[in-house]
Amino acid sequence: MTARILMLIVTLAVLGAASGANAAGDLTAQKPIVVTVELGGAKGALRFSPDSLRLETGKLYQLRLVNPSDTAHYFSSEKLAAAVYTRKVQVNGADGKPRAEIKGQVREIEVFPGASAEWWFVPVKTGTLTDLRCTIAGHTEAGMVGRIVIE
Ligand SMILES: [Cu+2]
Repeated sequence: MTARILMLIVTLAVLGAASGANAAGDLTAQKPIVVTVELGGAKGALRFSPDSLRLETGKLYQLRLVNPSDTAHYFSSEKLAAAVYTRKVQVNGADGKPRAEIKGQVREIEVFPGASAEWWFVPVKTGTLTDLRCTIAGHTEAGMVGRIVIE
């Protein structure tokens, strides 16, 4: 009798621990960590600034892609796209206010001169990604490349 009650208490304690006490909940509903990357410089430099990003799995990021230059640029990384869960992409007007939200998988974002976009995602896979580049002809060759480390 006593052993049965003890077993019941142990079982309930195990079930209690397994029923979500340690779960992180909805990872896309966290307060985002804002990371800003400039695509091209105001003086025409063909660079990402910064060109090296360090991210952590399980955290929500608001990756702000800002283009202060006078030509369009791409932020393209198939490996990043495969390593994150995308919550949305938000397109902003020249005044910085949201104009559109896009839901679903994203691989590449083109940002026009003076505009910005935000890629909201949660990294789900670790790795060192070296395929970040701008896919406009000549820009990768000129050094518009970057590296993303997900820990
Ligand atoms: Cu470019």
